[in-house]
Amino acid sequence: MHIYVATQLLLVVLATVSAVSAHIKIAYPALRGPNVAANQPMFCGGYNNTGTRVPFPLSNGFVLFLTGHPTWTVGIQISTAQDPSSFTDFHTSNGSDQLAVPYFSGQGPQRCIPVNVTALGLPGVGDGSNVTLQFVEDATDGYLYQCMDLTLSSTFMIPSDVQCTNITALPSSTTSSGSSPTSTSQGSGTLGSVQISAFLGFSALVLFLSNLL
Ligand SMILES: [Cu+2]
Repeated sequence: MHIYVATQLLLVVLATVSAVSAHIKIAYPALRGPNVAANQPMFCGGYNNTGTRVPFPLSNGFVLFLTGHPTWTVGIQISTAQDPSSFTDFHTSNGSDQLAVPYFSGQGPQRCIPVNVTALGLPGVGDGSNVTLQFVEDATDGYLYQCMDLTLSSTFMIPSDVQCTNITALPSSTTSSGSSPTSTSQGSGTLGSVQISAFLGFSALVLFLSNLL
């Protein structure tokens, strides 16, 4: 009986761990504060006030994200408020999300998303401006958020050891909520070699990135 209970408990713990680790991780640029997986469903991942701003390219930036969700829909909001502390600070004057990257769907454990702030044409935003990005994932387990407090620079170069691979081609228009990502068929009970190698690749990538950060 004790063994049975312990096994059940272990299964619950394992399920909880895998559910948490299946969230998102922003590998670049730096986050507003340390990533707390349990707080990702909250505004800015649980951080209501601006953190230390980091330099970010005015035109040729990117956000590198990792996720354990096989398929996902993501987008990146942008705020020009000096201390963005609520979702409203990431809205346009008409109340919709102010987007640096329109929502789009994809799949896979890693994606590098180009961010060109200049191309957005935001009034008064240029070299030296402070902006905050709020990364949003519409995940199977709810909306998840992470924030990056930035100072734009026309001369800053992203360090070459931050690898921007698996670059997404940005959609020309916002993805409608009606189009769901195509789901790959899942075998029942067995892991295909593709899934295993994807998992191993993801683990190696996480190890690689955690050494970088
Ligand atoms: Cu998750």
